[in-house]
Amino acid sequence: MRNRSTLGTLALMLCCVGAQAQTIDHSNPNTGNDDLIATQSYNWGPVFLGGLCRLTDKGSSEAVSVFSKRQVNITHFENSFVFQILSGGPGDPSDGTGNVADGLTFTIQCMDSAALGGSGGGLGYEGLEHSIAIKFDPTPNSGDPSFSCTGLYTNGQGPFGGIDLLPQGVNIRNQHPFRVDMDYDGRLLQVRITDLVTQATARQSYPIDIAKTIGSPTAFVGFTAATGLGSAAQDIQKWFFTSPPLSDGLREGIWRSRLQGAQSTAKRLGVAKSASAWPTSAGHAPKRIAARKPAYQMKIASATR
Ligand SMILES: [Ca+2]
Repeated sequence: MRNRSTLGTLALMLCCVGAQAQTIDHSNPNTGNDDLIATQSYNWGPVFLGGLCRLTDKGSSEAVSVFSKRQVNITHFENSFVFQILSGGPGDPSDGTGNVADGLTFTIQCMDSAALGGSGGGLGYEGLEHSIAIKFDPTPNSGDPSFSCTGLYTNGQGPFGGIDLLPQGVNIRNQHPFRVDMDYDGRLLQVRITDLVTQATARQSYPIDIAKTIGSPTAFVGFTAATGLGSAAQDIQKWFFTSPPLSDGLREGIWRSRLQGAQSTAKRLGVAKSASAWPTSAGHAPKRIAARKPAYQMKIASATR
């Protein structure tokens, strides 16, 4: 029976990569939050009710994540949200510029909708494998260029260093709301950060094959945040993410990689013949599995046209 359970799980996974455009819409304050999973290291429930998702609540040494319940196509996407980092009040203004710590990330990862990284300068992201993150960092840890910086990090890398936003007139430590717009075409991730009070704008471009980096063309998308000795209330006020339907080529690539995984599991359980008789789904079952390769070796570029 265990092999049937494994194959049933595979069928469910394939249902999650269907042919419709994939959208996460929290731009309306009346939107519910049933499509999200929140995970936190403290007794607080970050939700998107009333159009606001409070990630950290001014306590110290907090870590939190909010991810989509289902995986979405991350080979191409558009993504917009508004964030605001409010001072945690008197505390440990260790850098002399006030108590505004530690920052947040937008993260794409294919491990678990409840994944959560380290607190403090780790921004709730450090340690998350099979992932990429863009950080919004108001706390100058060792290696950070200033108290207002951003950057791209991969596979759980510590989010330190990066790009100084101050020369472009963007100070994310000033407690203003900031709008972030991201566009990704499969090769270049373009990010625009706008101070909604001063209208100062900073732009960054990151050449990256996200699917190859994380090992999957689909992933959970969402936010991480953290506090440390210093703290802040870190809010996502609105969020809208959309990506196109998966192409037939991508769906077949996912099918191949996951069928290989199911066959490998079935073989380990001594039921390989049952796995090889796996029925078709939506006409995308491969005719033959040529070789066992990890998902990240799929030819993403050619499959996406
Ligand atoms: Ca930092």
